[in-house]
Amino acid sequence: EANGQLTFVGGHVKGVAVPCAREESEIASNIVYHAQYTPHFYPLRFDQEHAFYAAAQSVRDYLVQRWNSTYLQFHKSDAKQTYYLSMEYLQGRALTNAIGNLGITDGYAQALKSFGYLLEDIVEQEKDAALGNGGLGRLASCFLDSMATLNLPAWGYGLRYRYGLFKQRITPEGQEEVAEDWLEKFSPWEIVRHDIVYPVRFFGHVQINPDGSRKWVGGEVLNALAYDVPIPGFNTKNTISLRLWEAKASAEDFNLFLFNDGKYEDAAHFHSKAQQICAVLYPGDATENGKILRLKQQFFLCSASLQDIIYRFKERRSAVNWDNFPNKVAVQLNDTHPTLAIPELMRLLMDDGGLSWDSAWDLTYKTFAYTNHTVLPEALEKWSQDIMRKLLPRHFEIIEEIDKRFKEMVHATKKDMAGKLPGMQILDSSNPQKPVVRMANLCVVSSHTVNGVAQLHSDILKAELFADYVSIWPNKFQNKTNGITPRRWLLFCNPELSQIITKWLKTDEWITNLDLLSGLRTFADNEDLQEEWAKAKLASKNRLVQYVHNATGVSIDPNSLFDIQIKRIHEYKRQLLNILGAVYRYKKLKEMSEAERQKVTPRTIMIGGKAFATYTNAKLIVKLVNDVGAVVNNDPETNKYLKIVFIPNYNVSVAEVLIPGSELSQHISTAGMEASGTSNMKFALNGCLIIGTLDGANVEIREEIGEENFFLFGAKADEVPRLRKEREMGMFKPDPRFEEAKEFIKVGTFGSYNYADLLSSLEGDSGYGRGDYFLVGHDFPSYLDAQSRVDEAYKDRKRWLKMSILSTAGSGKFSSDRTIAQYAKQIWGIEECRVP
Ligand code: GPQ
Repeated sequence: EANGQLTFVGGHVKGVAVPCAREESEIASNIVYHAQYTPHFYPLRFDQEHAFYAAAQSVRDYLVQRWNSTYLQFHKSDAKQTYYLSMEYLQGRALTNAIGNLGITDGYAQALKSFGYLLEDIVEQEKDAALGNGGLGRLASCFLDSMATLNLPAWGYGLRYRYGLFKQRITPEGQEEVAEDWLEKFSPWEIVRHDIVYPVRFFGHVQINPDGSRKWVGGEVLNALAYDVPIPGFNTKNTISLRLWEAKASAEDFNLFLFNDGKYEDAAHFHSKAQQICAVLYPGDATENGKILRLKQQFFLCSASLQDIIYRFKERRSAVNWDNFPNKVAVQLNDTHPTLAIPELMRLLMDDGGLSWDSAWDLTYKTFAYTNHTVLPEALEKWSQDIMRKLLPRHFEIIEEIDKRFKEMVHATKKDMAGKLPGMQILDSSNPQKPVVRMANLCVVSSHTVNGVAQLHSDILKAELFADYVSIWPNKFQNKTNGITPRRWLLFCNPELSQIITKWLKTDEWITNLDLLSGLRTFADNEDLQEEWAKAKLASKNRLVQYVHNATGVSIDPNSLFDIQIKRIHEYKRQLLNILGAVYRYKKLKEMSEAERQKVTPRTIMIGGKAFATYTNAKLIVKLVNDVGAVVNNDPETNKYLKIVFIPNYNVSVAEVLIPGSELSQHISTAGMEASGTSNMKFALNGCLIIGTLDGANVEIREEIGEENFFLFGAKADEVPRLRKEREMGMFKPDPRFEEAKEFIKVGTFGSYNYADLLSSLEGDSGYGRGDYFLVGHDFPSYLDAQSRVDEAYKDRKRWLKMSILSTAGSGKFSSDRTIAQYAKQIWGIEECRVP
C-alpha cells in the first residue's frame, strides 16, 4: 500500500495468490516449482534428498501463510502472551509432523508417488534437529506443539546451535562423539528475519550517571539475529514460532586494516567470537573458558529474547504504560539455564526504561515463573561470582541487591526464618575461595510461581530442596506433571495402532482429547480388539527388527519379548542394573539344559542412549552393554533365548521407531532421583508395559493404568536415606545373585576389560564413587523378581494383550495438552487466541 504497509488477508498479502493445494496434482506441481525456482541443488538430478527439500519447501508455504495469520491475530487481539525460554529444544524431524498436523499426508504421499518415491523414504532424508540433550529439551518441543494446538498466544525462544547434540559412534573402546552438522546443507524450516536484530553486550563496566542512575557500557557487543521455525498446531490454523537466536558480528567489527596487513585471524576477531557463542550445545565446562562461554550463551538467549519481548510490548501500544507489562507478558524459565532473564529485565526496566527499583521489581516478580527439573545437587547451577561480575557487571550488582532486599524482607517480616537464611540466600560466599551465585535460589526469590514436573518431585521440592521458602511463600509452589504430544508420539509414529483406537472408540477426537482413551477399557478383554492390537504391535516390531539390523547388523527375533531402555546414560537412571540383570539371565541360561531353556520366555533387551563426553562411568556402561552384547548375541547355545543390543546414536527419530515396537520398557531410576521422566509416558501410550520404581511420573502412571498392570520393584523414595545410612554402617548384605552377576563380568566373560573401576562404584560401604550411592545392590533382588513376573505374564498372551490395552487406555492424563492447559490457567493467565 502507499503507506509502506502490506495488507494481509487471511495470512497472505492482498492480491497475491498462495498455493494452498490439497489435491495431489497441485501438491506435485508445488514440489516441482520449488525444485525449479528455489533450487539448492544441481538441476539435472532429482533424487530422494532433492525431493525431500522441495517437498519441505512446498510445505513451508502453507506454514508461512498460517504463520502470518497467527501473528496478525495475536497482534490485533493484544492478548497476554507466554514466552517459553529454554536453552534446549529437541525437535527431531518436522516433515511428517507438519503434513500430519495440516491434514495433507495423503496428498503428499500420492504426489511423491507420481515421482516414483515413497513418502516413508523421503521423510528419512531429514536430519533431526537436536538442539537439546534429553528430557528437558524434548519436553520444550512437546510443549510448543501443545501451545500451537491449543491456540495459545505463545512463543518459544532458544539458540540456533550450529552443532547440536553430538552423534554417537560405537567403537571397541565404547562411545565416540562426532559433531553433528544438522545445518550442513540447510534447514528448510527456518526463516531468517534480517530485520530482527538486537545488540547484546558482554564484559565492560557500570557507569554511574550524575542523577545516580546506572548504565552498562564498554566491553564487547555482538548482534543477535532471529531465525524463526514454524510450529503448526494440529487441526487448527494457528502456527506459532520457535525463535532461535544466532550471534553475529557486524561489518564494522571486521578490521580491514589488519586484514590488509596480512593479519587475517586478528581482523576477524569479533566474527570468531560471535561464532563461538552458537557453535555447540553445552560446551565443555571443565575450563574457565568453557564456563564463560556457557554463561555467555545463557545471557545471549536472555538478553535477545527480552529485548524482543519488550519491543513487541511497545509495538502494540501508542504510549507505554509499564504497569501493563505483566498483563501482557508471562515468561517461563525452563530450569535455571535462562535465569539471567531476571536481572536483565530489571536492568532494561531501570536503566533503559527509567523505572525505580520497586516498580521494576514488582513487574519482574509478576512476569517470571520457574520450572525445576531436578533435585540432584550436581545439576543445580551455581555460577562463580567472579565470572559473573566480570562478564555481567551490572547484572551482578542487581543480583546482589535482590539478595540484600530478600534478606531484609525475611528479617523484617519472617523473623523466625532468619536462621535459615544461609541456605536460602542467593549469594553463597561460605567458601571464600569459591563464592557462587545459586541460580535456583535466584529463581525462587524472583518468580511468582515455582513448579516441579511430577507430583512426587513437586512434593520433594516442597519438603526438602525448597522447604524453607515454603514457610515464607506457602502459595508459590505448584505441580505440573509433564506430558507428551499424542500427535508425534502415537498418531504419527504408530499409525497402525492409531487406526485401531479410532475404530474402536468410533472417533478420532482422542487426538486432541486424550482422556477419551479410557474408553478402550471396556474392550480390554475383547478378543477381536486383542487380535487387531497384536497385529499392529507385530507390524511395529517387524519395522524395529529391520531398523536394528540396518543400524547394528544384529538379527533379532520378532517373537521374543522386546524389552527397551532408552534415555541419557546416567548412574541414577541405572542402566547398570539393567545390564547386570541381563548378565545374570545369561549366566542362568548357560547353566540350564536345552530342555529347560525351551521353557524360558525369549527376550531381546535393547539399550540406547548417549553419555556426556566427560562422564567416565556413563561411558563405561555404554562399553559394557556393547561388550556383553557381542558375546551373548554370538553364543549359539543361548542366542535363541536372549539377545542384548546397544542401539547407537539414540535420538528423537530413533525413538519414533523403537517405542511403537516395544513390549516392556525399563524406568528403573533410584527412587526420588528422576524428576519425572517422559519416555515412560510415550511407552505406556503405545501399549508397552513398564517395569519400574516408584519414581517421578511412574507413580502417577501406575495410578492411572492400575497397579496390576505395572511391574513394580525397589526401594521407595522415603526409604532411600535410611538405606544409604545403613549401608554406611556396614549393615548391607548383598544378595548372592548380585555378587554372582558382578563376578561373571570380572572373570572376563565379556572380553579382556574387567570393569573393576565401574563395578567398584557398587562396592564398599561409602566413599566418593563407592558405596553404591544409587542402591543397585539393594534393589537387585526385587528387580529380578519383577523380571520373573514379566516372564510369566508374557507367557499368557491374552493377559499380556489386556495389560497392553489398559496401558494405552490409562495414558490420557499424560498428554502435554493437559499439562499446557494447566500452565496456561494456573501460572500464565493466558487464554485461547484462535485464527478464524
Ligand atoms: N532433565 Cl535439570 C533434563 O533432561 N536435563 C536437565 O538438565 C534437567 C532435567 C529432565 C529430568 O531428568 C527428567 O526427569 C524430566 O522428565 C525432564 O527433565 C523434563 O522435565
